[in-house]
Amino acid sequence: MERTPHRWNTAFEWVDHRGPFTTISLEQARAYDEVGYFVFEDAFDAATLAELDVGLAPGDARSRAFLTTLEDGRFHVTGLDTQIIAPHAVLRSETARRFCAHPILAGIARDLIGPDVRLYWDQSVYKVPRGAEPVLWHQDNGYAYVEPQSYLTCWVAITDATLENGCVHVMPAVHRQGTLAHRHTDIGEECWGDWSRAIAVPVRAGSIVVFTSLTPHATPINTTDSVRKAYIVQYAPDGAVVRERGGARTALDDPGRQFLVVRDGAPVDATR
Ligand SMILES: O=C(O)CCC(=O)C(=O)O
Repeated sequence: MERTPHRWNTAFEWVDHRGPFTTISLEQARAYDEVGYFVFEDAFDAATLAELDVGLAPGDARSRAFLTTLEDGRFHVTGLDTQIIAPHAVLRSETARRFCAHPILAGIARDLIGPDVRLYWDQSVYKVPRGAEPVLWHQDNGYAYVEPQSYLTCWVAITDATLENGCVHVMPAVHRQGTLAHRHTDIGEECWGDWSRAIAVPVRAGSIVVFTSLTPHATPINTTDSVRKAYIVQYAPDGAVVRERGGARTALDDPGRQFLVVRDGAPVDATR
């Protein structure tokens, strides 16, 4: 597949982050700008992860139950034999809601997005043991076209993410070109990616892989006997919109799941 811009990406320019930074280091900001990702190590302790795991379990069970009603157990990128994806835990779990507004996540969002930031999307992604398919190369902005194009993805490892169980791999420096064209496949959207140039990003449980919605990434199949668990939380500037197929723009401000986590540069208490 060729590397070509998305048809709506006509005049994208990456803007470097100049700080001041409250939570990330200058080196991390530079890596985000130049390479498209960095790792924020050991952000969450075991107790926080255990509580999160409990909070995410009902959504995972619901998604799994839905997939069992389908003939082949698959629904696009999610499948009983690939990865169970459960969106919007924040709608049902106070733990997930609090987690998404955690001071570390809010701080990273403030440093990389700006003074007013909303949660855009949250989903658990549990890669099943001995999975059948990888997650293909894609940019998060290739699934739904958000404007501004660059928002923030925090990929939180609930279990260790290793080369064997399907850790994140990224394509360096491509984010600076904006959104690429993606093709629709049975197992997810796909953009250009080149495994020979990929950077593998194994991380310990509790660490965060921080990247932009424009960083092409993929995860290989889980070849182990254990589930690989991640919670993916994404943040966009207040006022961001998603472009629908016909071109209409819809605000990303659903009060139930797209609440403010940073207002006027300060973290917001997201407790209901
Ligand atoms: O966690 C994974 O295996 C991949 C998830 C992913 O790439 C995504 O949600 O955009």
